[in-house]
Amino acid sequence: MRLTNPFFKPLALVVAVASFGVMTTQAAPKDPDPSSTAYEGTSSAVDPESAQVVRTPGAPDLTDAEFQEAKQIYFERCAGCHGVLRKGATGKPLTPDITQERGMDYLKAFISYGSPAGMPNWLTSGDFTEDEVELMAKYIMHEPPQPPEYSLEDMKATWEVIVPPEERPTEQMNDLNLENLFSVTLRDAGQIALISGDTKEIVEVIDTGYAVHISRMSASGRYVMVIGRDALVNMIDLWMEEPGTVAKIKVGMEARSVETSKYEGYEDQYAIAGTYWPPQFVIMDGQTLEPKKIVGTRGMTVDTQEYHPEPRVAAIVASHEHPEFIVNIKETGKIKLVNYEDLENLSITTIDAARFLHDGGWDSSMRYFLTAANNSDKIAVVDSRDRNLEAMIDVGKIPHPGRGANFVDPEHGPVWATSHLGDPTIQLIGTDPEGHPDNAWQVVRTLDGQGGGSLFIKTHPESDNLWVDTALNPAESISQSVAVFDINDLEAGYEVLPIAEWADLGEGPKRVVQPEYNVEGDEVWFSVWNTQDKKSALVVVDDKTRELKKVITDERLVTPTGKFNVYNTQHDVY
Ligand code: DHE
Repeated sequence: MRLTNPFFKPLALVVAVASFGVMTTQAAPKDPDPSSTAYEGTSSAVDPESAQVVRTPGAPDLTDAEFQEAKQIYFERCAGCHGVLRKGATGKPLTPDITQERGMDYLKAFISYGSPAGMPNWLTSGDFTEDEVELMAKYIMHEPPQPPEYSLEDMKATWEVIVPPEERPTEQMNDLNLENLFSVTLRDAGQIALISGDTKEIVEVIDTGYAVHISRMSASGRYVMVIGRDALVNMIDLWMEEPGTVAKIKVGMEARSVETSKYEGYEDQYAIAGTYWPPQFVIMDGQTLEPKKIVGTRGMTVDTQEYHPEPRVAAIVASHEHPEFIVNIKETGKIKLVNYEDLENLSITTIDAARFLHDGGWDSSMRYFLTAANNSDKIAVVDSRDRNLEAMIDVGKIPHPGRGANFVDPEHGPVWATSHLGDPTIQLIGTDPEGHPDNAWQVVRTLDGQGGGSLFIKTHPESDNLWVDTALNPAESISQSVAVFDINDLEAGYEVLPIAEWADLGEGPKRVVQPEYNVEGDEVWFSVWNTQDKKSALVVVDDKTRELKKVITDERLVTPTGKFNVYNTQHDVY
């Protein structure tokens, strides 16, 4: 399958918030806030071939070949926003009851010119031909082709234990400083690189899933779990002489999240992976990845309480208060606290939050999970001890915290911060209901950053700096640099560091993405994310002096994005 990356197309062509309600057919769209529109459009990892075509009464007929072509385009270009089943995700629903009523002319105009709310102008941008616009207009008047489900048997057919637990080392067999190792996503290579934080050398490059997404550490810090967009989970043993994959499994067709059990007494016992398709999550054995329990996420939405057939699994974190995984269900807006004490009598607490749950992280006490409902412009706070919704906070436009940043605001006490895709602000939320009850779960401070298009924000308990990337901002000078605030003098504004310029890579979009600290908290690492055919790099900055410490380049560093320091990820330090 072709791997398309919308971030490297003109931003007007990509979409986060597609609208299907208001449009005048003549209007060429206003640019819908370019810094917020670049986020959802990556091509779906679901194989269009696997989805059964349904010819639908009332829709213009298509030949088999046309159906194939339209399916391919839909899965690559449209499914990220409108959902595989077109029931609506961050984009509006496109089911035949709606599309047939709108009619061909309306649909063609809508696809051609887009909408102010974020639908790309596929024709006028040159991305679609007139024929393709017509094809897609006809196609969406048919029932959405549904890809197959994915059962325990399907998972088991892909499951491989490459080194069984009894053949694994009983102690660390290499002399790596594991706490300061980084697992670095090499997105378009479908690999991760293990890089020493001490020497800055690549220790291993390991094959993983397609358009690999994140790494999470097991509670002991021994295993790295990596998930690809194709839902392949790799379990990497860091104790082996040469760290490598000891088990792997494909848990569905499209996925983004993986986590392991961290509650005392259950360390390294279970792993969990959530899928976008099919909409479900699976609990696996933490030593072998044997799939144990699959739970579907289809159900009613939190607000209108209507059935959603495709609620995707977004962020998952492991509770420190109970033997539970906390699972964000994106389209229904529900957060599931999945108790793994007794998998046969599974107990799940369902918390009503808000639609479009995406990413999030712990407050510094690790009792409260703060998570973005991104297209609802809210942060939901879960009390993992009492297992309920603690607060729902209105924030700026499309919050995107990653795991967020915890520090002590000199005036307001302990806070957790998020930046935003859709506006330039950084907002600080009070997280100390006992010490600072008046501030708890309030936005206590709003800072202006460089611009919208921020994906990740980071600090460290040992640091006085708050780092904010703006990787998706349409202005090169902004997407290629980062802002850094002094957390002891927040109102003094920010300093801009020209990270991509320091990397000196030559041509390409070179977006600077995701700050990540080393174990000591005295270095911060950035990816300079270029296209697959161009040079990328990691840039290491001295956190105290804010000066360049090291540029890591290597021909194996293809499209580096996320970086996960073993110790910080294992202990949820951020
Ligand atoms: Fe991510 C985390 C989903 C695009 C880099 N991303 C997450 C999480 C989810 C998610 C649900 C939280 C996982 C968790 O904590 O369990 N990401 C999605 C998408 O659906 C989306 C918008 C579009 C897509 O088609 O995939 C998307 N993500 C991207 C990118 O294009 C990024 C910038 C580059 C890349 O590697 O693909 C990207 N996402 C990341 C990173 C994290 C992440 C680096 C983890 C951040 C952290 O510090 O924990």
